[in-house]
Amino acid sequence: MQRSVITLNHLKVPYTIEYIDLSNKPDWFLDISPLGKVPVVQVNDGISIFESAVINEFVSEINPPVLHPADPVDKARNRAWIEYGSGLLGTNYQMRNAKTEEDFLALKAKLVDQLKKVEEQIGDGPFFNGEEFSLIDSSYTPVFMQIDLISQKVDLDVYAETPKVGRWAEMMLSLPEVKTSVVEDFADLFYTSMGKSGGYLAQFVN
Ligand SMILES: N[C@@H](CCC(=O)N[C@@H](CS)C(=O)NCC(=O)O)C(=O)O
Repeated sequence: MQRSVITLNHLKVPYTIEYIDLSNKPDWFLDISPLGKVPVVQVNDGISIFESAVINEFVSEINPPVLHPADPVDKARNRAWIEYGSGLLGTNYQMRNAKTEEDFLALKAKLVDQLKKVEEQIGDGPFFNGEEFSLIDSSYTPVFMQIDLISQKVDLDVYAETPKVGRWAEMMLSLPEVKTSVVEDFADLFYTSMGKSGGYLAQFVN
């Protein structure tokens, strides 16, 4: 969801947003979201577009220039690493909810390994592709924000071996389109959810 909001903010596209309680999905939402998942964007009186990467490409395509490298090889490479980024979000989610310290450390090690693969792909920055913001930048930022929030409570230090990713994350989190991509009390909500998880990290927020 946040990936798409960052993209919309960056493009300065006007939009309205409805946040959904995923534990109690309203009927109107189930009517428009084919898989019952967020994000979903409704366009042209009833056509629903889902999958954040697809929404981002669509929004970018109708607000050119498209936020992807123009070269087909670079574009394909970006798309592949965007897909890879979804895996990082998944690992981070599992790490956040890990029940034991052992599981937490194993998932943190997995996250670090995944970040190392990304490190090999980045150039001199500041963005993934250099000087220009691209869709891959909005794609990785939610995981950067979550890592940042966890790091404020726990000594996570996941970027020790991936300085380029660390710099990329810090720069992305400083952008206005990123700062305004979440609700004002996002940090509180995030920590409440961590606390309720009953996992290893809950002790650091309760
Ligand atoms: N790959 C999808 C993932 C969508 C997804 O799993 N959304 C979650 C929230 S992050 C959701 O709506 N879960 C509710 C459910 O599965 O019932 C995307 O990037 O849009």
